[in-house]
Amino acid sequence: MLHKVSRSFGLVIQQLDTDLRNAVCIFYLVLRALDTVEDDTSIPTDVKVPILIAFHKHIYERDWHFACGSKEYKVLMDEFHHVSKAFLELEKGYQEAIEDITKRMGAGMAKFICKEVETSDDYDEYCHYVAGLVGLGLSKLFHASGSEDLALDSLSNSMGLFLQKTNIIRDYLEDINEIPKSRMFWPREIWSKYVNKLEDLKYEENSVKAVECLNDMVTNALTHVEDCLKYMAALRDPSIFRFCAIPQIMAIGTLALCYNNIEVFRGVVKMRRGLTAKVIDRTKTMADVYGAFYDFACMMKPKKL
Ligand code: D61
Ligand code: MG
Repeated sequence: MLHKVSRSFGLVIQQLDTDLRNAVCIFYLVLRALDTVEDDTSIPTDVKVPILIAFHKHIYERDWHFACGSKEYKVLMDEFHHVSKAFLELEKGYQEAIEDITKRMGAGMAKFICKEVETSDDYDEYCHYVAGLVGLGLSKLFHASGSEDLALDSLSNSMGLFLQKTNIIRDYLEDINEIPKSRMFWPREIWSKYVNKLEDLKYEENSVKAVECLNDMVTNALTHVEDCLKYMAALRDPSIFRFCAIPQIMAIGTLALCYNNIEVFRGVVKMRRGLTAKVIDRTKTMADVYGAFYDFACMMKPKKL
C-alpha cells in the first residue's frame, strides 16, 4: 500500500532497518489517510472538521472506516483497517509518538479549513501542521529506535517546512487549475506585492511579475536550508541519514529548477528521472549533501540578472 500511495517516500522508507521501517511506514499511511480527508473537497466542512480532530482516536479502532479520496487514496481509506491493525502491533513508544503528531496535525488542519493563508506567519504555521510536525514525529521515532539523539524541535520543523514549501511552489499551476477549486497556500502577504489576484500569475501578460513573485517564494523556502543542514549533520545512522537527505536534495534540486523559471506557471516542472536516480545512488555522507546543496545553489545564482 505504501508504494501505491507514495512514489517518492516509499523508496526511502523501505531502506530503513526493520523496526523503524515498520513504524515510519505506519506513520506515513496514518498521516496520508488524514491528509486524504483534509484534501477531499467533496466532504462538507461540518463533517470534515470533527473527523480531522478525532482522527488520532480512530487509529486505535480496528474497524473504523470513512470512505473518501480517489484512486490509490480511496483504496487506502477503504482498506484502513489494515493500517489500524498494524498500528496496534507497534511498540507503545512508537504508538504514542504517532498518536501525538496525528492529534496535533488534525487539529491544525481543522483550524485552517476555515482560515486562509494570509501572512507569511500563517504560511509557516500551516506548513508546521502538515509537514513540520512530521519532522518532529520522525525525530521521536529515530530516538525511540535507539539510533539517534533527540533533535531540537526547531530543526525538525525546518526539515518539514523546506519539503512542504517546495511542493507548494512547484504545484502552483496544478492547484490553481483544480476543479472543483482547491485551496491555495501561497501567502497573500507575498503575492500581493506583485498581482491583485493569485490566479493573475498564470496569465502571459504578467510573466515578469510572476517570476519575481516565484523568486520571492523560493527565497522564502531557502531560509530553512541552514537548519536542515544542521539537522542532517547531527545524524549518525547511515540508513536514517539517507532517508532524511534524499528528499532534501530533491527539494533543493526542484527549487533550483523552479527559480526564475516561467514554466512553473505554464506546466509541470519536475526533476528529470536520471537526475533523481543519481541523487538516490550518490547520497551517502554529509559531504555528498554539502556538495549537492552547493551545486544547486550555484545553479540559482547566475539565473538572476
Ligand atoms: C525527514 C525525512 C522526511 C520528512 C521529514 C524529515 C520531515 C517532514 C516530512 C518528511 C514531511 C514532508 C511532507 C512533504 C510532502 N507534502 C505532503 O505530502 C502534503 O501533505 C502533508 C500532510 C501529510 C503528510 C504525510 C507524510 C509525508 C511524508 C512522510 C510522512 C508523512 C511520514 C514519514 C515520512 C515521510 C501534501 O500532499 C499532497 C501533495 O504533495 O501533492 C498536501 O496535501 O499539501
Ligand atoms: Mg493536504
